[in-house]
Amino acid sequence: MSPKISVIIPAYNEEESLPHVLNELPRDRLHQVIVVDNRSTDRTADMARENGATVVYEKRRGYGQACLSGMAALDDPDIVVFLDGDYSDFPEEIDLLLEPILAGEADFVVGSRMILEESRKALLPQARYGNQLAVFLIRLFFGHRFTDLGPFRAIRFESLQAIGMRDKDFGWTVEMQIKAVQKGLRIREVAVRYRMRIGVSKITGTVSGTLKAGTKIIYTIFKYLVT
Ligand SMILES: Nc1nc2c(ncn2[C@@H]2O[C@H](COP(=O)(O)OP(=O)(O)OP(=O)(O)O)[C@@H](O)[C@H]2O)c(=O)[nH]1
Ligand SMILES: [Mg+2]
Repeated sequence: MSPKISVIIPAYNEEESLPHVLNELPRDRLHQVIVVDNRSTDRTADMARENGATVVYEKRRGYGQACLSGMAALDDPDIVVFLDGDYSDFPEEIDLLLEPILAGEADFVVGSRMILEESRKALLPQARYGNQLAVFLIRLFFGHRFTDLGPFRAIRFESLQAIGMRDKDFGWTVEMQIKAVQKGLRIREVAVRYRMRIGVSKITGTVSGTLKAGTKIIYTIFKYLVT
């Protein structure tokens, strides 16, 4: 039997980009594609439904909350893939993330945007430097060398359950990486492509989003250092 792969896409006002994301995923091989909508004011939910995704509605805002609500809708998959809805990632590269898990060599695979020059350049400078600081601190405190906190990532469902994710907003990606190290998961990074988003930024494209996300990421690293 082929492994069941479920995809979770948090999306807030991504009506323009979401159809591209959904149509470039290899849908015939996916068990579930879940879009988590936080009361978008545009046609995000319609776009998700019209393009064949399962829509989960979540009232509480937050990237992590959206991921948690998406997880609550999982139907016993073998592998879970997280992907943004803004078409910055290249959905067809999902196989790069899945391969090490399917080969039995990894439990958790992070798509890094810091390896290919073209991807690195597509990151906003604040995201690039913020991520570099975060991965430096993770290496210093937890002893694992990541190069990025990329949103496009795959994890065995059993491992995802074992790490017990809790963060409800911007600490989500860093929490998963730190807990993966602490739990001794077999971690891999693969180089993924990245491009400027379609539509309006919700996080690092705004000053307040960058400040909030940066502060929360650094806070999360210190929080897991002392717990
Ligand atoms: N459901 C939900 N999705 C969210 C929320 N905040 C952000 N997102 C989605 O999470 C993904 C990442 O947000 P982005 O706005 O792309 O943030 P970013 O990638 O840091 O910044 P950009 O450089 O603008 O792409 C996108 O698919 C957003 O629509 C939220 O509160 N709820
Ligand atoms: Mg984005």
